[in-house]
Amino acid sequence: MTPTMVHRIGIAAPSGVGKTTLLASLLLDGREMLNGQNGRLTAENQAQSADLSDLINRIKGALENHHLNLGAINATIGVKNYRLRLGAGVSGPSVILDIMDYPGGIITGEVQDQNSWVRVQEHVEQSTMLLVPINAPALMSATTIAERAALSSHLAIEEVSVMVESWAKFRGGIDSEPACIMFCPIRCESYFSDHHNVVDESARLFQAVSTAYRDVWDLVRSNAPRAQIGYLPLDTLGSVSLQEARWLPNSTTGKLECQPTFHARAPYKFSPKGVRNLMVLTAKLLMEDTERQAEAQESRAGRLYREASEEVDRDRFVLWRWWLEASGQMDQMRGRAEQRRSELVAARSQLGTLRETMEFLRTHQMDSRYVAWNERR
Ligand SMILES: Nc1nc2c(ncn2[C@@H]2O[C@H](COP(=O)(O)OP(=O)(O)O)[C@@H](O)[C@H]2O)c(=O)[nH]1
Ligand SMILES: [Mg+2]
Repeated sequence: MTPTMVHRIGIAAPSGVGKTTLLASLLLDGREMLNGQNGRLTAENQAQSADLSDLINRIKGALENHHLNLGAINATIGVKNYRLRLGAGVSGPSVILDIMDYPGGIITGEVQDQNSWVRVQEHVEQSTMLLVPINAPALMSATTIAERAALSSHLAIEEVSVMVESWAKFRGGIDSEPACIMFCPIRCESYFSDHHNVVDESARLFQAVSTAYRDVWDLVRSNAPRAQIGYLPLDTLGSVSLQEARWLPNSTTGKLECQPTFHARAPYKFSPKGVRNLMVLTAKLLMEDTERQAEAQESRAGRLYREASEEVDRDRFVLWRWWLEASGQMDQMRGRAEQRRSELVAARSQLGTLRETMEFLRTHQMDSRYVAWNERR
């Protein structure tokens, strides 16, 4: 069997924005999308599967019981590589989506851990897709001069810029791989009319993001000009409304920060919105890259098979051929050719079945929340 392909997805955001919840919603929504299809999205190993199930249970429980002390989600401790397997069929070929989650304090300095910091940086550089989750309630609610002055620090814009810059420089230097960055405002339940809100504040949200993240956007354009840039506002929870977004001093640092409160509302279900687009975008990106890798594997397997068969069929003196047969070496050559042939068949089937699953995801409609953002606005 050909090796499984790995695609890395990086996340650049400080603590409390919603990285971990985003991961849970990606798994939940991705699985739902593949319902009834010949494809599966699962955690790669038992511990991670249990971890993510626990997270999903807690979120569901909190929403169903209208108990939104959202401390239901524990702050992330330590760096974790979540490996989600996107596969065809039950045991068919698959692609691993390797997403790194980490305590946001690693990038803002509250958590002092050099090794973890290096791991996070390396993962980000190697990611084909970089997600930049943005704290939408903070951005939308900063009105007083003091709040606006505290906003950049609260959003950790400088820290995020540093990560985006190193991603863009790295991606810009590799022409053969696709690159995509998504600016994702999170906790957007109260800004879109698709949630039965009376006021549609989506345009104001886009304007606020494009003003606050203009320099970050510029970094991508100048360092990775071919990268796809997108804007994708997300509700990773759904079924909640913003009650109030108050700016209060943090009890330990004293810095002003936005502390929003939400209340649960019907249908009281964990129902992410917009997250599906991430699966579609991932599939589009993977399709390009996977095809390239799988074709390379297939052509390598084909070449090895040809070489092995030529070795068997090559013209030889009769006596030499007789000796090869008698000593068993000819059988070994035939064995090698047979082995190469089965590798070729496996490589072809890998390409075929993966194409099916990816094609289904790729052709899914993006919803109206997604904005292609390669041009300045
Ligand atoms: N209203 C709302 N709250 C969210 C959303 N995503 C995350 N949260 C809440 O934001 C808080 C921080 O989320 P978490 O995923 O732990 O953030 P992380 O520190 O970046 O991993 C939690 O209380 C979540 O329940 C969302 O889409 N909407
Ligand atoms: Mg977390």
